[in-house]
Amino acid sequence: MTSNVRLKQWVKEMAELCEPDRVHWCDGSQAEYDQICSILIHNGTFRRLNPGLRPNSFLCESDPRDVARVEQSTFICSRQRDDAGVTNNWRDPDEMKATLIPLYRGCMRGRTMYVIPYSMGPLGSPISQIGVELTDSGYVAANMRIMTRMGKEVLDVLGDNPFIPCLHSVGKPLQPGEQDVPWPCNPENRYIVHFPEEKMIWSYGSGYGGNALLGKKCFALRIASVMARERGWLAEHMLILGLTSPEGEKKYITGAFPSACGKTNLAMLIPSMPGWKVETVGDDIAWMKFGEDGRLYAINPEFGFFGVAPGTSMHSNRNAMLSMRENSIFTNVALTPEGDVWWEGMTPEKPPRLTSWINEPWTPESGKPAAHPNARFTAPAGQCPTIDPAWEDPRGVPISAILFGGRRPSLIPLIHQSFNWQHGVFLGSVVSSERTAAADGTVGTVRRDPFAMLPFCGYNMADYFAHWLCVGNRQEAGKLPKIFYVNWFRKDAAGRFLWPGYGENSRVLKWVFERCSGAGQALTTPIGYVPAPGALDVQGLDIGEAELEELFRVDREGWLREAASIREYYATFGPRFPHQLFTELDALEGRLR
Ligand code: GTP
Ligand code: SPV
Ligand code: MN
Repeated sequence: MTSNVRLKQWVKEMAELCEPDRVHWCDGSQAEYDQICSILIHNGTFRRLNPGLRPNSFLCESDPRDVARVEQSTFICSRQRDDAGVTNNWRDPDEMKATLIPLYRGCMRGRTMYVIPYSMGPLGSPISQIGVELTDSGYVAANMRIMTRMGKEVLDVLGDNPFIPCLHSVGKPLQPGEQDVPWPCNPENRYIVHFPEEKMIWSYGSGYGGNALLGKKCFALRIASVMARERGWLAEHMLILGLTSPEGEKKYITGAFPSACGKTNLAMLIPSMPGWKVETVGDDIAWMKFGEDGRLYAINPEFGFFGVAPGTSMHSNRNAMLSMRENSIFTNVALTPEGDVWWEGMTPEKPPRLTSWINEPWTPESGKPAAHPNARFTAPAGQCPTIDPAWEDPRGVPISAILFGGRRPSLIPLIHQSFNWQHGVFLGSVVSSERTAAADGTVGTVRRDPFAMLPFCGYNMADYFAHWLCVGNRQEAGKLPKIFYVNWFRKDAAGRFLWPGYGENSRVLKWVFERCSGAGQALTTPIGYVPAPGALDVQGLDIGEAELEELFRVDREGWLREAASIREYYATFGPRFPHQLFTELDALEGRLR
C-alpha cells in the first residue's frame, strides 16, 4: 500500500464517512482492470463488445438523466465570493461541506470504495501532479485507468508528499439485499465541488465524464488553473499538435476551442496537403510553463482520450477511429447486431437495425438518434497512430502558436492573427460559441466562453485574464507564441458551412506555420492580420472565389455591434477586470470607425 500517513488517514476518514462495504486500493494492473470490468458486466453496467470486432472493449449506457457535465451544479468554494468571480457558481466552503457531509454519510453502503492514485502527466516528471480519487463507481475506476497513469507506481512516486484529495460518489447507497441498477446516480442531488484554497475536490450524484473522472476537468483544469496562477504557469482547455512541413521543419501548436468544437479532430488531423504532417500530443488539456530559454512548453497531463463519438468516422477522424479499435470503453453509443458500436455520422449509411443508447430497438425510421449526441469513447492515447514521439517528454514541447476558436455561424473569419500578445489575450477573452451537447443546456445558443475556459476556470475569470497578460509581459515578445483566432463554422445564407473543415484545416495550419517562420503574407485589417490574397493555400480545393471572400470578409457594422456586445460583457466582471483589455477594445473600435 503506502507509507503516506496523510493518505492513509484521509482514506480511513472518508471510509468511515461513506461506509463502503469494502475498500480496494487500485494497483493499476491489467488483471485488476479485467476484474473490475467483469464485475461491471455482472452488474449489467458493461457489455463486452464482440472480441473479433472490438477486442477488450465495452459498451456502457448511462442513466438518461446523467449524460453530460452539469454546469449549474458545479461550484467553486473559495473563502471569498470574489475569488470565484461572476462566471462561477460560488458557495461558502463551510456551508457546502455542511450540505455535502450528510449526503456522503453512508452513501457507499453496499458498494466498494476504490482508491485510485493517479498522476496527471508522465510519472515522476517535475511538471506532473498526483491526485487520489476515492470512488464507489467501477465505471470511473475503469475509465481512470485509461485516462490517467494510475496505480501502485503512483504511490511509489508520491512517497510521503502531498496529493490532491478527490472524493466521488454516485450517491446511491444500496440497502441490504437491494438490487443495483446498471448506472447508479442521483440526479436530484448533484454537486461537483472544488475547494481551491484546500486544493480538494468533492463530487456527488453523477457518474458521467467530467463530473466523475476527477483528474480531468476538476483537477487538471479547475484546481490546476489555481495552482498555475499561484506559480506562474498555465492550465488550459487546449489540444496540442506537432506540425511538420514538407521541408521537415516542426512546430507545435495549441488550440483552445469550447467543448465539442473540434479539438480532438484538429489534434488528429490528416492534412489534405501533400508533404505536411500532423502529430498528436493531446486533445483536451495542456499544462504550459515557460522554459529557461524563455519559450512556452506544453505537456498533455492525460493518458487517454475521452472523445465525442457522434460525427467521428474514418472520413472525418481516421486516427480517432484507429485509437479506439481495442481496449476502449464506449458510453451512450448504439449497439449493432454483430456486437459492435455505431453512432450518427460513423458511416455514410445508417445500419438497418440497432439497439439504441436507451436500450430500445432502433431503425433509421425511429426518428430519434441511436447514440446520445454527447456519447463518448475512452481510448488509450498510446493507441493513436499519430501520437507524437515527444508526447510523454517530461519537458513538454515548445509552443509556436496558440489558436482560439468556437462555433460562430457568422462574422468571425476563417482565421485572423492578433497584432501582439495583449491583443491575443483580448481575442481569447472574447471567444464565443454555440453551445453543444457536452454540457446540460440549450444546444445552439451563442454564449461567451473566454479561452474555452468558462466552465473550467477555478477562480475569478477577471484575475485569469490578468494572469494571461502578466505571463506574456514577463517574457521576450519574440519568444512568445503567436496568437490566432479560427472559425471553421461560418455558414452561408442557406445555413451550409462555408469551409469544408477537418483535413482541409491543414491549409489554415500551414499559414499559421508560415506566419511563425516569418514567411506568411498577411493583410492588416481592423480586427487583426488575415492571409493576404493568395497566401492561404487553396490549391486543389473546390471552393469558389465568392465563398473565399465571404470567409475573410470583415463586416465593419457587424464588428461594431460585436464590440458593443463585448463592452457589455466586460462590464459584468467588475473592478478586478484588467484595464488593458478595455484599451484593446477601444483600439478595435477606433480601427473600425
Ligand atoms: P471536448 O472533448 O468536448 O472538449 O470536444 P472537442 O473540442 O475535442 O470536440 P471534437 O473534436 O470531438 O468535435 C466535436 C464535433 O465537432 C464533432 O461533431 C465534429 O464532427 C465537429 N467538427 C470538428 N472539426 C470540424 C470542422 O473542421 N468542421 C466542422 N464543420 N465540424 C467539425
Ligand atoms: C468537455 O466537455 O469539454 C469534455 C468532456 O472534454 S468532459 O470530460 O465530460 O468534460
Ligand atoms: Mn473538453
